[in-house]
Amino acid sequence: MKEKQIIHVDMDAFYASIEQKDHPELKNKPIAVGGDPKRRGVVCTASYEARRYGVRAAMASKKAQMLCPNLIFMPVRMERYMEVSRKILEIFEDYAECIEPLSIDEAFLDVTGKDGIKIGREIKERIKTELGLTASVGISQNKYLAKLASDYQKPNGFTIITKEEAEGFLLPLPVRKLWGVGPKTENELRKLGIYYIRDLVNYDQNIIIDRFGKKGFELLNFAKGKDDRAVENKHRRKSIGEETTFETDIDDMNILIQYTEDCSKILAYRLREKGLQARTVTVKVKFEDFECITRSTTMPNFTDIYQEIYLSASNMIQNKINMIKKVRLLGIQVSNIRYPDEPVQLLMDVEGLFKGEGK
Ligand code: DCP
Ligand code: MG
Repeated sequence: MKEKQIIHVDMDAFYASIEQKDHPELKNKPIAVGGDPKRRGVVCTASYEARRYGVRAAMASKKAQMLCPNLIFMPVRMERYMEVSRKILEIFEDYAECIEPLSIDEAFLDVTGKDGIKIGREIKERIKTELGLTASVGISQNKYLAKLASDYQKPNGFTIITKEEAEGFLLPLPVRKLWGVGPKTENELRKLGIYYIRDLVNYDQNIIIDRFGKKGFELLNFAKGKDDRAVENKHRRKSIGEETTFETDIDDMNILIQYTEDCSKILAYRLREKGLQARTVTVKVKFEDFECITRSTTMPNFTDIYQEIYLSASNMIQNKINMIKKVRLLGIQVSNIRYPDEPVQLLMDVEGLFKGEGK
């Protein structure tokens, strides 16, 4: 079987880093995001500066303040964190078809068959330049090892665990680092004298399986760096787009229309490749003076046919945008995407298309 290439990305001190980015005066300061200590609040996360004092997620804010008297508390702005999370996913979309978000700030990407290291570096770099945040990236042959890798040199880490390195990496780690081992299992393992993964691997496997059942099997597999779980493609992208900043600003409509046709072909191909169809076409035009205009059209039905996308897009360019200035950038995007496992009828009902037709 072909060896898999899995990337795990986990943002560093996610909520706190966003607050530091949005409020530059908080940079390099110990901050906690969460509830006010006066109101029995709890810390959701803390900046790495605050962690040095022992401030941790899920800690009572009051205790956090005692540990770090200069700690600055910021209220939770969930909407903002979700917005950033979506932007990160959009970056991932450029590199992987198969994306499994695990939480608001972490995801697995299956990049088997591609240059995982190059992709990992690019993702990290783009998160930095486009969002002003740092991520820790782990790359390996399965989910478990990729996640261990991203955790290894946090924050701002970049760790690759090769097949050859896996054993050396795992053996010295405490059993807590095994997937699914929380305080309870850790305690039970300790009762058997098992503190490190090395201890587990050397233990009588029958006893482990007797004692922990199915979970015992899993633990032993993880301890040996084995994990055959697939990255589950749970992420549903909302749009697919193509855009270009031209080398020189363009005022020739023929060129713009030709580009629109080429883009439509690419978008239709990308939809079909994934078995998707879309209903909304959006055109984005940035003029020479950087003024930016977008126009959208929702088509009567879902499509993956290039002529239909092209018709909508070219119609908007010719009739709905006043092309009096030279064009610097042109982008075409399709959105309102239907996935193959979504029933057609249901969606149409929701859209009210059949209203009044006696259905
Ligand atoms: N979170 C929360 N409550 C918790 C744990 C986490 O509200 N008990 C939120 C805040 C975190 C975000 O989820 O910013 C992501 O969780 P992580 O465990 O990835 O922690 P961080 O990203 O904050 O830090 P790290 O650099 O350790 O990943
Ligand atoms: Mg994180």
